[in-house]
Amino acid sequence: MRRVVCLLIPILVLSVGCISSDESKKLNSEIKNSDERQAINNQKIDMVLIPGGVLNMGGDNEQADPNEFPKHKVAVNGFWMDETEVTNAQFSEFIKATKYLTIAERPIDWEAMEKDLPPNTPKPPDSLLQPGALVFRSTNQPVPLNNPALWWYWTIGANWQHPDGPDSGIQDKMNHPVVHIAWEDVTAYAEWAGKRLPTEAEWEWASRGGLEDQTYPWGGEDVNAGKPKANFWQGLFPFENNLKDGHQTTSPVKSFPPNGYGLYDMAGNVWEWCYDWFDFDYYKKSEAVQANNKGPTKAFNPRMPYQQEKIIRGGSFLCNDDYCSGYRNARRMGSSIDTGLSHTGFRCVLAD
Ligand SMILES: [Ca+2]
Ligand SMILES: [Ca+2]
Repeated sequence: MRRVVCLLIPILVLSVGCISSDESKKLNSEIKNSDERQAINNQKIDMVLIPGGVLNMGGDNEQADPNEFPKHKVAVNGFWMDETEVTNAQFSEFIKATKYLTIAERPIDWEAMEKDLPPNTPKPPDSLLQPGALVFRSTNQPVPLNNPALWWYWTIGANWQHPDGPDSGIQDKMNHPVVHIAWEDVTAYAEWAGKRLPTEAEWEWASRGGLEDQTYPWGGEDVNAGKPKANFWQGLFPFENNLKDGHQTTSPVKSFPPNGYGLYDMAGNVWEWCYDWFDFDYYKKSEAVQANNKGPTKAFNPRMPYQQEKIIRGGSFLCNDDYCSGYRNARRMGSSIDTGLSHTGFRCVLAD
């Protein structure tokens, strides 16, 4: 046996040595391609293939905001999409590999922040200008819904590892969506993962799950009817949450049934960052109907004129019909690109 092996070794060496340089290049290229194929296949673990098609984009019912009209058609190529929101476990892998520091963990640059605020906004005391994020707190009585400052609290020490403030942790939330991540943070994650953020049109196309002109990812049944279909707010926001769905804040991903494409939590749990700038009037513009468009070239929101906002989609554990109805397929909101919030996360896509 040993002798056979000894005899074979020189033959193998000779054989390899006899491959022409063209053949060698071909072999190397096949190995490389096979490595690349394997890498791409690994990326697609936990992703689902969304077929291409023509999306009828925009509001479906009387809850729609004026910025959801006019409804218009957009062709979208097929793509792969993460089947769930990116979890704390997944985000931890990114941080472990890159030592990346999220915006909520970095010292605050007042000069940069000032540009997103109305002119002559006074500088807050240095004791407040410390790394942190906005954390949701329930109110202790019913309040008017036009003043988010009543339920969002600037919380020093809140970040993705401490979602409710410095004394909180994520040890028991590793399968929950990561939160308190700004747009720059999620694009850094996407680049590391070899993926990208979905465009707004891709997100809505995926959310509809193969159904046409339906209000929700699951179809037309009212969000409040039957068994809970998503993690949202039941009761009087932001005062009373009767927890019919079992979750006060984020829930583990896959806690509710997927849509027709196999995507979980497209409605509710956390809002999801998209690639596009938020332009309130974008649907009225001719470029909105271009196939595979990547949205406007800059942000425009008459309600928040000084903020640079990107699109967020899908609503969160804070949405109900009285407040934002964010769980509707067509609901669009803007969020300041440099702000981390308790209710905003993301998922990635990959070209087919
Ligand atoms: Ca809930
Ligand atoms: Ca979601």
